[in-house]
Amino acid sequence: MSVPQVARKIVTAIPGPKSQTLEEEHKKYVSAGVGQGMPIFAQSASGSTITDVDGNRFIDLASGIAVTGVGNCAPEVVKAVQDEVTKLTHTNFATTPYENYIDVCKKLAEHTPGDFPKKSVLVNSGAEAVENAIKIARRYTGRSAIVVMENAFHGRTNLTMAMTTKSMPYKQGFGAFAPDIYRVPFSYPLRDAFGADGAAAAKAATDKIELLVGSANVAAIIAEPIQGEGGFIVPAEGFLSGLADWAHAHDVLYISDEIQAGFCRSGKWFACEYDGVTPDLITTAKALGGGMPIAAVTGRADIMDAVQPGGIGGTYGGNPVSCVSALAAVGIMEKLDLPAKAAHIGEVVDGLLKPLVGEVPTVAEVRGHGAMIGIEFVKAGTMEPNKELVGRITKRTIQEGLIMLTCGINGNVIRLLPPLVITDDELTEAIEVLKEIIIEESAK
Ligand code: PLZ
Repeated sequence: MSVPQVARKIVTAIPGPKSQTLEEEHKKYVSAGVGQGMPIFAQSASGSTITDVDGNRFIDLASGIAVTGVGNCAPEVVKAVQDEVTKLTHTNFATTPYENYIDVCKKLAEHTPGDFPKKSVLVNSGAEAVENAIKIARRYTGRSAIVVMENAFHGRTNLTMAMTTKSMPYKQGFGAFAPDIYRVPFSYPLRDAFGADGAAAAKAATDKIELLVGSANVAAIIAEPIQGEGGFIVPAEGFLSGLADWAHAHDVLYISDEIQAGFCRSGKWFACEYDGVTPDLITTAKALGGGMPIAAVTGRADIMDAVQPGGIGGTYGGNPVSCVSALAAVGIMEKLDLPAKAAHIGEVVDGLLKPLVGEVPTVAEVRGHGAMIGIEFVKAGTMEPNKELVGRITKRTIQEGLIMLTCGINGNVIRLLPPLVITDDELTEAIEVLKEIIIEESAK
């Protein structure tokens, strides 16, 4: 490896001895059904680096799956959490309300697209936000059919499993699944017949809805503005707006699932803004909490108010400690203009990685918006997905000090989700390491 270690510091073999010992305990006590990620165990993290139990320091290109956008253990977040736990740990908002919950809803109303009165409900996880958005859409429209996209990921609960495309590992053996979910093709410019013609891709999708479901039966269309788990797929311009326009012409609600792409990651506050879409409902989680668990459904006030009191909520939703964490995180996003920072990250990474397309025959595409970047790998000279190569690359990147994730319906995409506070030096070091490994492994 020719790239010197500056932000990274690898002092043992990976995994180190303490991680190896913990791995034995992990195998013994943690369900095998819980995904097995990196072979190392985290001890502490700060900004854009994570240090493991053996003292190895890694550059974080995952942000805990797009959560720590404001950085790991952001000082403002830590302070807010420390202060709040001495005041309130939990009351349950529907039992004894508190101000921070309302403040988070105000911030959601302020930053989500749409110049109209908005309201929110706070919950604990992305899947729970999606479930609630569907409940609200059904209650408001009095209809039951839900249209989802091919390659979508919406969560692991029963309803969201049904909405998710990929069987293995998310659905295998977990049926029966919730009914009245219909799947239509998502725009995938690299691979679909429509390429850059998003309007044509939207027309094909909405024609299919008319044919299979009938617009009068559809409560909502839900789409990720950039597909996350499905492969960091950026739809062609005109696709999302085509879906939303069709929805609005047929009294169907349009829901943007911004759980992975939202809150500055894409270079805008919300990724649906790239196609000029104003969703009726928007689901958020991950980056919103700055590292603490919180999620939300935000939408037009009249839609959000269609639900009978007590119809949505839960014991922990909008826990006060998570609320102050979210407020601190959103404060950092505003103060540091993190949408602009994410756009800058995208430019730096594109400058370093885009030349690989054409130079390295296994790199089919480098795509994304802002700091949500995917690299799709194929077998040289074909369009066949190359999961095996991605496996070899990620085996080496961890050895060289990068925390990095993959994705894609075929497992052949490397995804980059660095904390948005990453410095140019840290980012360049990480991407140079990745680039060298891609070139070497692709040549084998
Ligand atoms: N909607 C768009 O990306 C979560 C899941 C990883 P939860 N994505 C990461 C895994 O293996 O479970 C996600 C998402 C989109 C919904 C969800 C679900 O969010 O907070 O994991 O429930």
